[in-house]
Amino acid sequence: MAILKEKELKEKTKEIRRSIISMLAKAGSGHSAGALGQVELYTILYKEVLKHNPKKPLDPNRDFCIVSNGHTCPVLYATLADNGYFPKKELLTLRKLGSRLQGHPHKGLLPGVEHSGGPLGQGISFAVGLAASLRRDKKTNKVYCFVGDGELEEGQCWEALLFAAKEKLSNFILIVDRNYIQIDGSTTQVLHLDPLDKKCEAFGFHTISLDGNNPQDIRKAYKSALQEKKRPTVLIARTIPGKGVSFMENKVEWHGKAPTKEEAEKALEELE
Ligand SMILES: Cc1ncc(C[n+]2csc(CCOP(=O)(O)OP(=O)(O)O)c2C)c(N)n1
Ligand SMILES: [Mg+2]
Repeated sequence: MAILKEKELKEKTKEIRRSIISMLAKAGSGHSAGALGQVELYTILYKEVLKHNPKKPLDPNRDFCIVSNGHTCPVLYATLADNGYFPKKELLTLRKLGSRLQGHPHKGLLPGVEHSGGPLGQGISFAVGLAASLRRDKKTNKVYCFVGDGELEEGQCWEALLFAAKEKLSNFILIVDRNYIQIDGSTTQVLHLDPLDKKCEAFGFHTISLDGNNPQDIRKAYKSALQEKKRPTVLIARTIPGKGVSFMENKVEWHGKAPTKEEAEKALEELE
């Protein structure tokens, strides 16, 4: 897959962020901060790394992207639409009754959605199971899984990590959205995870810490994950929640809030 030029990537990430703002504003509810923070990680994954075919979403040779932090699905939806999985105008049906774009991803409704997410901690277990079954079938598909840092407080996540390391699932690549916020405060105050890198290393993971909004860092990290042949990889991606919108950045209150019409207009101006 081709590497996007710097300017092209910048434009693309702005466009995806504009879609996220517009869909959330139209829905009148949803999760803004985490979705906006992960845009570079998703854009580079889908444009440059993931083996996928929007015209054949169930291609048996595809790589899988599992969104365990399902509440941040506006970034998944905007990315899927941008890649041609469904028409972009459908993004504005987010969270409407009967829409294929539910507030948490629903597998089987929308092409490109590989897992029904929402209950935190489950997606990561599903992803590890999927990686294990692909390994047993001697398949080379990769499984990428996004997980939130607040989500990592769920004990179930660590059971999944133990199993992935024990099975040496080098086809499993976990991406931690390390944005230091969760529903009710900063992760540091609620239940801190640090030193997260040392914990992941001790669990047997190839561990990479990176700036999750920096394209060069992201590309290097994905490349290193693909070169690792013995262990699962975790990318601890430091992201800025609400990235791109000045009044949302690093503000816990935007974890689960959608912009009003006026706020959306302001945000869209900043993302021009
Ligand atoms: C099992 C479970 N418990 C609680 C929730 C409610 N919930 C949704 S998002 C969230 C916070 C998760 O924090 P994080 O993963 O860091 O997401 P971020 O705030 O960064 O988007 C919580 C507690 C849930 N979806 N599932
Ligand atoms: Mg978080």
